[in-house]
Amino acid sequence: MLLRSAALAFETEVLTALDEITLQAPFRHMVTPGGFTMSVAMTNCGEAGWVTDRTGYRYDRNDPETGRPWPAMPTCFLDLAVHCASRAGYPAFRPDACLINRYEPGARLSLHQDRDERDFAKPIVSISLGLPAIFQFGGLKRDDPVKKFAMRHGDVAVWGGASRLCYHGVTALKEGVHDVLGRMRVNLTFRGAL
Ligand code: MD3
Ligand code: FE
Repeated sequence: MLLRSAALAFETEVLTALDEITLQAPFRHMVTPGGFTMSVAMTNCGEAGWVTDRTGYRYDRNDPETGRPWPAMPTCFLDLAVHCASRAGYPAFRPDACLINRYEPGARLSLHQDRDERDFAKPIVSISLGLPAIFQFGGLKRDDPVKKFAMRHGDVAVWGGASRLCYHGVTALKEGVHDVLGRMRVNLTFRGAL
């Protein structure tokens, strides 16, 4: 379910909380098991964070850069995710992890499934901030046809049920400057990981 502009009511609080998180756990370009450095820079907050390195993908309770727990999930993040999940028909959803992706022009995320979480019955809530992006949404097989959606500042998508394991990705971010975030896009994905 696509909830256009649903995050705008939380904008100021969420951007302030994001700055605090990235002071504790700065954005970094992680390396895939295949040895490629991701063009998207990532960090996390919550009880666990998604990480990749040469050994594989996993959720880790600690930031591998510091060995310390990830910053706690701010109340405004939780409120936003719970509010949007509820509107989409998941009133009991309580995320324990939030992966934060930062795209600069040219950065992209190739088609993949999110399958490192324990319980696929829980949805994923995705918040888009900053520059617009084209989101690709496919099927259960990598070569199924994809639909494209423009995701703009404040848009929210909730993925659950049959769509939870669908392939998805983000095409290379177009050059631009956003009024609030400047030359970047930030995506928050709230997950039940543990
Ligand atoms: C569809 N992030 O972090 S969020 C990711 O915009 C990721 O940064 C993208 O894919 C981004 O894993 C897209 C939207 C999203 C997240 C999970 C999904 C779409 C999904 C799970 C199933 C189907
Ligand atoms: Fe994903």
